[in-house]
Amino acid sequence: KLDAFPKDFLWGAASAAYQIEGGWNSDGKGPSIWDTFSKIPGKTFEGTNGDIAVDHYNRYQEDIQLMAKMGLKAYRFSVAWSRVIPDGNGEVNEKGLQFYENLIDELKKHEIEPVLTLYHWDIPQALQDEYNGWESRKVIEDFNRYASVLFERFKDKVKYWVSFNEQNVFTALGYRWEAHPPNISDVKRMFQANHIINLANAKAIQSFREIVPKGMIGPSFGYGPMYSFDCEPNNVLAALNGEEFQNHWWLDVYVNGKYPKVTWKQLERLNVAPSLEDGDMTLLQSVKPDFLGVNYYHGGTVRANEIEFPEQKGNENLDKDFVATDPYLMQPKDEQAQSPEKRMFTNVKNPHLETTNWGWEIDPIGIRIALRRLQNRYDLPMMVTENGLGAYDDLTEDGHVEDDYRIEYLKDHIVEMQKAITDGVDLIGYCAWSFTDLLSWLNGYKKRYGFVYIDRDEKDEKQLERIPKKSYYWYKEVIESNGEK
Ligand code: BGP
Repeated sequence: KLDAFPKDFLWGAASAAYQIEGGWNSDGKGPSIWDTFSKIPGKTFEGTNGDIAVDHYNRYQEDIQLMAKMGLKAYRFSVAWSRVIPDGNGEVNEKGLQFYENLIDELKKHEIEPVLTLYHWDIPQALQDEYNGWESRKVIEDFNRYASVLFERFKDKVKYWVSFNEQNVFTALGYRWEAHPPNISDVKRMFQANHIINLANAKAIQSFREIVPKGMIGPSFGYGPMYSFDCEPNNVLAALNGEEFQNHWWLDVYVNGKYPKVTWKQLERLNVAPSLEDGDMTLLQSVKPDFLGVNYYHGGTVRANEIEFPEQKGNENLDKDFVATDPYLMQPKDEQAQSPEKRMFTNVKNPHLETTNWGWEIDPIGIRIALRRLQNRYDLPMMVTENGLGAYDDLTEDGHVEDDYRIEYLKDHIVEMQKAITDGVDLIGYCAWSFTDLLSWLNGYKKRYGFVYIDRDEKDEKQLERIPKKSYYWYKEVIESNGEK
């Protein structure tokens, strides 16, 4: 028999500012790098952007009503830095802060626990222009100030804080694959920016300890467990390399303040390891998160490079445009230092797993494997801060969405989470991605994840009617029964 979910388990849903808010220049908000990037022709799917998104900025009350009716226990959202400090390091914009205060108050009124993400990919454009954003050490203090403004304002209202969302993903897509802002393709710069983000994370956690002593803070890491293609020892070794290069490279720093040795050595050989300054490692070692946020969609399967395998079945079905936007499926563009992992492993398709319309593997057991590995290695409480299915949802003639495929996907993952808890994993919550449909960074509005459908009427782009899907009513029962449904 499986153990029950803990009685105060945080059944939640997640979102991010740029993907839902809209109001991109309302009430004094400054532009972020996403406001700029999404206007570059050809960079986003069909030129979609978040100018209006789902207009949550103006409709948060209606959205929270729906959350309350569903019985949601937690809601993860992010704050747009440039709403609070429009140019990144100047005046604080009270109206921007007030928006988040209203949102938090409204959540609390309905007994929904806010989970606040400080950074979900939208650094103010002004800081990018002034000093290249995350590439300059100046950002450490500016991020710390921004974070501290939020800590001070919300210290008595918000207990759970996420520092950085998927640092592994936004650095790779932004500094290596030119698929996100700042639209750069340079591995050395990617590792350097990543190091500076680690320092910014540590510095902000130091402030958090002083300002919010009773709160809990951690990263939301995009974790995919690495599998070996088979039991050939070279391939098993490749999977070990992959796990270190794709996962431990970040997590070891967050938790232990150390870069993993094997990957470090490999990067040094290729002259792409970050440059350290005096005091950097001391700063990284001075803090530790209170919990790990885990964003789980799928893992990765690898083999060693030297061995030739026949073409993996299934790849031919993938729509190339979509594949090109997925960090986990991308193949290195050029062979040299741009691909430091080249000698360590190569990604292959897992022949045992089905994929979504966008080529993402569907692997519920992977969430149990992920949680087990992370529990063993880092021994911290964990919260699943994202997990969900992107699909083309259609309205039926009478205006419903019968998303049984999403219910099945979520249910399978929840069952595996319960098994992980039974195994001994300390899991405190689950935030499905996402509450309403929202903007998929590179796949526009057609890739839908929500429990609530957003009717995007082409003729009236502000209409945006909210329609709960079948999965909304199903999740309501899951929450009511504390996961037994
Ligand atoms: C994660 C991001 C989310 C969300 C999700 C789905 O990496 O943290 O913001 O976008 O992936 O991704 P996509 O929209 O590409 O399908």
